[in-house]
Amino acid sequence: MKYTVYLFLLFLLPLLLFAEDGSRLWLRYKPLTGMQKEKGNTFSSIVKDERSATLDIASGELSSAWKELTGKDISSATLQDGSIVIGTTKSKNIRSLLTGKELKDLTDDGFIIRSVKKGNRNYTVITSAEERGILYGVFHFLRLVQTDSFSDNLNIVENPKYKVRILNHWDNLDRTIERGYAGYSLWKWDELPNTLSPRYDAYARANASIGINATVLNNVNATPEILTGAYLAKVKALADVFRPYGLKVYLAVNFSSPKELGGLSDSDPLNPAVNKWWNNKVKDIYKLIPDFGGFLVKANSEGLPGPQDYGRTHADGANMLADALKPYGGIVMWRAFVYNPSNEDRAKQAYSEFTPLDGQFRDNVIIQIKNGPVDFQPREPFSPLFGALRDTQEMVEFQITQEYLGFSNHLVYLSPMFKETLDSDTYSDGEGPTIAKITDGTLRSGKVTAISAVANIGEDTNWCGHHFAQANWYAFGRLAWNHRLTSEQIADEWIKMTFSNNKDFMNPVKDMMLSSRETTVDYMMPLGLHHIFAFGHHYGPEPWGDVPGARPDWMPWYYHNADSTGLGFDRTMSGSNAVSQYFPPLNNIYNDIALCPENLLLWFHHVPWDYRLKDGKTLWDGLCYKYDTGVRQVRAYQKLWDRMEEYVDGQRFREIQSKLRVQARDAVWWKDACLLYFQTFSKRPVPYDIERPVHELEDLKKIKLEMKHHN
Ligand code: BDP
Repeated sequence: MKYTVYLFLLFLLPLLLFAEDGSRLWLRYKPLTGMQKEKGNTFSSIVKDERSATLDIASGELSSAWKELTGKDISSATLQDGSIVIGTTKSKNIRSLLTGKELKDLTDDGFIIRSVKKGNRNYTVITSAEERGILYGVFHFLRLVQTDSFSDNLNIVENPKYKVRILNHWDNLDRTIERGYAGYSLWKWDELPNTLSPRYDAYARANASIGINATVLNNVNATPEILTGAYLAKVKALADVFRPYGLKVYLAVNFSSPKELGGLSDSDPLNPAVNKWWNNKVKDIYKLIPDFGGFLVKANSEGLPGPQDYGRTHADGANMLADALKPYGGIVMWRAFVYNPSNEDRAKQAYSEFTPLDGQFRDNVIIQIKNGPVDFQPREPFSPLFGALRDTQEMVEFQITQEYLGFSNHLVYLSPMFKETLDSDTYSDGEGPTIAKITDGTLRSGKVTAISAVANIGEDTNWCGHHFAQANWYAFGRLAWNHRLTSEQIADEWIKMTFSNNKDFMNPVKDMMLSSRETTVDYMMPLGLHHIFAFGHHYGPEPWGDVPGARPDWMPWYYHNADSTGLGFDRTMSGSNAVSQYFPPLNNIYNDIALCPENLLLWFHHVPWDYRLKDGKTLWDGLCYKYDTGVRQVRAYQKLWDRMEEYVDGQRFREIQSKLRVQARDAVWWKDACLLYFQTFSKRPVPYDIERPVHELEDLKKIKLEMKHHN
């Protein structure tokens, strides 16, 4: 027995410790070499004259990173040539090194990193008005080192674009995760509050490293149970771990909680007893968690309860909760993801419901709107609610977890997709009001600015299921901090930190990442097609899907409308008129088949099979070539990745290689399924230079994956 333990320690432990299993995310501090190492060696100590848990984390991160980077111990706190001086703008050291005027440039969690010369000594100063800003500054500084871009002449001022940069976990209390593809939930509810997994710290640290300062712990399809005393004690335990990392906890709440938990006769927002119940509940929460962030609410959506159950409006519901949270500085993120089985086009419903309520929400309510009008499809136009709500605060909800993008099997870098939304011009006030500018407070003077995304994080060793899916968590954080960064800059940073600085690796891998979203659109739903997924789990193709008795707006035919004349959803003025929800000139552009961007063609138009696309191909041929391009691109990624073997550790190389094989098989599955099915309507041949289908339609129709989920 002893001998085995000895053997384990001798051989296996070192292997486990240094295994490249992806658990370290982008926080790797590879030893510096050459010039970089020389530069690294000029740093000598870490100095702080304030005490706090956050500052300890910041200095701890710096000193352990420096050991790994240079082998040098810089933990001594003596002020000397080469010191890194960290502190808030109130710190004496900082005040002696920077002028008050310089410090005025900072807002919120922003930070300054500056090389300062005093006498014959050089210092590097990292400061912020908020403690967590120091942490962001430290991680930024380390990022510069990791990406080969640091110097002893730094002069950086960074302020975040959004105040609240928040992850939404769709984690259930039984630890399953709705639309989660990286294992069970990180939150071990049964062990909390007494046992704290080391991953809670690791999670908070990773978020701090990219500036994420908020997290909703539980699923928007919330159960009242989360608000029981027992669960709140568990939530408090997590909040206590996260606090020094600057990460605030929020909860998704079920609108019926007063009735379900409190035993009240209803949960009507205008019932004083209901108000009182919420006021007391909020008071209890703040007693446990003084910096609690607030509530996220999905109400009257997909069967969940809400104010409309009592004939009240979304504003009535949101305001009641907002009033309860107001004394403590909490906010309500009220979701606009609402639609009912009705005759109105699903894509129009959120706008129809929320625009009449504009101006009626409290100043601590912000409406959380999915990027597109339907539901996180591979490509949607932006939601027309952005810009349309003029006197109501609005925030974007993205989805990092790849519910509609191949789960954690497909390599899809989402930054280009996030940016497509943020950079969209809504034309709400003439030209220029992009969604970024509307939501970040540049154009609208809201008190709260926020941006959110549904997390892709689970218990898997590599956190996200696919090593490349880590890049999407990273990209969301970076864009929430600064939406002006390009997808290329973000990919560049991430690749260097996660894998390698070598140009022969970086450049091809970056190209692959940058094209991957478009590739996925091509093999899944090109030209504006949407929601032709398999019922329930949304993994594979099921354009033929038709579940008897199910809601039409959960059926693929509702969206693709394939028939003998053509394909696509007519949302023009003569169709559902969804185009009218956009400001001019967009309404006219989308309405006119000749002007409509081709990547949204079938979103807005029912297009004849022989319609000529811009390159002269017919719609049918064009569709075939798009699917084919998607497949060929994935094959190209496989070839590219295989050539990268020498730059990557064995484990990650093989795991990614194997995921790419799945992606290639799935791409062919998508292509064959969609083309063979749509061909039954188009009655046209697949162009002869395209690889022939390798499946039979009837066989594909039989595929039923065992994954449980509604709609
Ligand atoms: C859809 C998901 C569903 C979510 C819903 C939501 O399929 O699981 O509950 O969105 O965002 O995308 O509320």
